[in-house]
Parts: sequence; C-alpha cells; structure tokens
Amino acid sequence: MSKLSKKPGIIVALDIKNIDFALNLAKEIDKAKGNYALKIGRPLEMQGGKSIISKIKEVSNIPLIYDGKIADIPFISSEIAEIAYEAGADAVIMHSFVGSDVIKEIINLNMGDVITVVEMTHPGAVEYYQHYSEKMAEAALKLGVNGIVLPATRPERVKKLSKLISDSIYIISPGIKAQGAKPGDAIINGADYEVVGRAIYESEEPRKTAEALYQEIIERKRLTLNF
Ligand code: NUP
Repeated sequence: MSKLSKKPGIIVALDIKNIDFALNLAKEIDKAKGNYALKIGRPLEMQGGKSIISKIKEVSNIPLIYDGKIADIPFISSEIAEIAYEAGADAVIMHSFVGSDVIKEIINLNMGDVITVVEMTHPGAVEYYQHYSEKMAEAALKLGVNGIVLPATRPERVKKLSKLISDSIYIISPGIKAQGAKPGDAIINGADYEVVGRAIYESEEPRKTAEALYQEIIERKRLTLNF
C-alpha cells in the first residue's frame, strides 16, 4: 500500500535554502485545506543534511518525499534511500534510466514509496530522456514502483505515458507556473499530483496560494472530467 494516496493534490517543493523558512512553510501547508504532500530536494538537503527530513516530519503530518533523484549503482543508491527513509521520508524519487537493478534494490528495502522519473520537465529532456520514457514507464509498471514523475510542461506526454501504467501507480507532475504549465494541465491529462515550488514559496502568502492552486486544479478536473 502506497504512502501517498492516488487522489488529486499538490506536492509543495521546499526548495528553500533557509531552514526556518522551510519549517514554517511545512507547518503552513500542513494546515492548508486540500490534499498535499511535501517534497525536500537537494538545495534544502545541502543546507540541513538528513536531519532536515526529520525536522520537517516533526512539524507536519502530511506525506514527505525526498527528491534526491537518486542515480547511482545499486549499493550506493539503496544507501541513500535508506538514510532518507530512516530520517522520516515516506517516499524517495530516483531516476529510472539507471536500470531495473537499481530500482529493484530500492523497492526491496521495503521502507517506503519508490517514485521513478520517467520524463523530466525541462526542454533538454527531449534530447535524451524522452527517447526512453515509454520503456521507463513500462519498467515502472513491471517492477511495481509506487509512483512516477511525468512533465506537466508536456501535457500530451502525460496523457500518452499515463496510459502505460496501472491504476495502482500515482503520477506526480512538476512544471506548474514557473516552468510554464498551467495549474491543472497535468491532472486533466492523467496525473494525480501537481508539484509546485516557486509559485508557492515565492508568493506573499504561500498557504493561501497553495489553497487557491488546489481549488483551481480540482475545479479544472471537475469541469473537464465530470469528476
Ligand atoms: O522533471 C522534473 N522537473 C522538476 O521540476 C522532476 C522534478 N523532480 N522537478 C522538481 O519539481 C524540481 O526539482 C523542483 O523541486 C520542482 C519544480 O519546482 P518549480 O519549478 O515549481 O519551482
């Protein structure tokens, strides 16, 4: 059973270098109306070390994802994932291009959700990544990962790739606002969560912004899919 539920929501990316600000934001999102998860990436991790994962976990009750985009040999990758899970992460994000042995090694830890990147959001992802996205989605299904990352910046790819996986796998899609995607673009094409960083943490009132974005994506989903 996955730690993140497969229902529409927002994952707030805490890509902030100030630890106090990140802790406050986590507390605010914890209180926000809607379905949320939090994501810690490398910038915050480099400021706070693994203890930042535990600290964020202490101040919030919503699922916490460690986005280390793990991409090393099986032994090292599983060490990184183990440290993140032990510190309190409910899920880790890893690259799938490293191959099924690495993915299996992390799944076999059985310590939390495993989310694999199937296609990235940035323009350069079409140069190499995209050539293997279909294969990586199929591998995610075969190996039994909990979630995959698909690009909200390319809604047509979310639509196509989401059809290759099963209903038991959730889809998270970054790229909203700061990278050009409109709120709801990914959700109406098959994603479950939209990942939002700058548009929330750079706003005047991050909690209000998150709640407004949540309402916006739910409304778009409702109007489009009769949800
Ligand atoms: O392909 C990806 N694109 C992407 O932006 C995979 C990701 N994990 N992300 C992450 O989503 C990125 O590391 C950042 O934490 C977040 C997007 O942030 P923003 O563009 O909303 O500020």
